Amino acid sequence: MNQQPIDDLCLRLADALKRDPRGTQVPARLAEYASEHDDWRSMLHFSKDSYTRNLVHRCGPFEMLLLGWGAGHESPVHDHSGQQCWMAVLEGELEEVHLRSTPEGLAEGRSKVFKTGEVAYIQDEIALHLIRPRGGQPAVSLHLYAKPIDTCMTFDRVTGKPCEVPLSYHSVRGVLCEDDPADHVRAQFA
Ligand code: 2CO
Ligand code: FE2
Repeated sequence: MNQQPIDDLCLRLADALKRDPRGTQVPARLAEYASEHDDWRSMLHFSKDSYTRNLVHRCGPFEMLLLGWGAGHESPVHDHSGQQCWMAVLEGELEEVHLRSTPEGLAEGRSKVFKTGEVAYIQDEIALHLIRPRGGQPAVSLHLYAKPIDTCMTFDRVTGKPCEVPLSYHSVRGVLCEDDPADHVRAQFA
């Protein structure tokens, strides 16, 4: 069976992260994939309710997800559980707002728009962030978390109050998770 480009990307990223856990090569690999391929479409689902987290690959060192953003959707303000996160825009435009938690609440930092093919990077020492699609259009992004994250902290926009939340998958390898996403992960990646 022919390897799909997105699976080939995962193999290359696993190799790159093994050689260099800081992931120096990761942005270039993601940008190259974003500009040349669209096999990701078969593993993407949208929801009218919120952005979706669609699992592509999960292994010890990392997980790769496709996020589907409908017009008007917005992530909560959140951290990344001490892990590294790269985000490549596959379609549309996404705005990333940096924030930090202060005793008085959340303080907004810089806001930046990422266009198709561009790659963002975040980890907790840089900032908290929120993500939302721009221009009243949907958007799609490809996320690499090294290592995988199963929970993160979200922060109330008004009070700044933190809350630990579980992160779940909307689908795994294109198959919708109607029950417990962990069962699908075990079935696909055991
Ligand atoms: N970190 C969020 C999530 O995994 C998406 S925002 O981009 O990092 O749901
Ligand atoms: Fe994030």
